Amino acid sequence: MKNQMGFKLELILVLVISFSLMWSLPALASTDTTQVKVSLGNSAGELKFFPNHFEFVAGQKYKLLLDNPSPTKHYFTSKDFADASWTQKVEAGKVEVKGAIHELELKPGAEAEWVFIPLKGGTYELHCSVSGHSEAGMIGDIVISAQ
Ligand SMILES: [Cu+2]
Repeated sequence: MKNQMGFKLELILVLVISFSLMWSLPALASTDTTQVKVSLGNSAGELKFFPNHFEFVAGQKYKLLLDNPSPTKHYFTSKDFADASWTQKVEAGKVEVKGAIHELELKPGAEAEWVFIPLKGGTYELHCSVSGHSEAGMIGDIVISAQ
């Protein structure tokens, strides 16, 4: 008799736990991906990032939409930021690249998407690796703040 009671109690506990899990699921599903756009240069050929300052919150998911509207190729290089983040994927055209990345090169007219979760707080430098571009002002910074 005692054993049966214990079993019933266990069953109730399991039900309560599964119900509370079900309640927390919509909360998990609503953690949206924040989209952020960045242009590498512009059609006038200015050597800048638009914008050149980024603020991300650690633990949140972001999709960085990169494009290059300029007549020359550019890089989005921020090794330390990439090291401080978890990259889910980089998508460009029909190709999806998974795993760590440090640098993205965009040819004129190119577009790419970088999906990542910043993890480690700090301020990280961003630059374009094309010779002379960072000297001309193609630099920026990326701030990851704690949750
Ligand atoms: Cu450049």
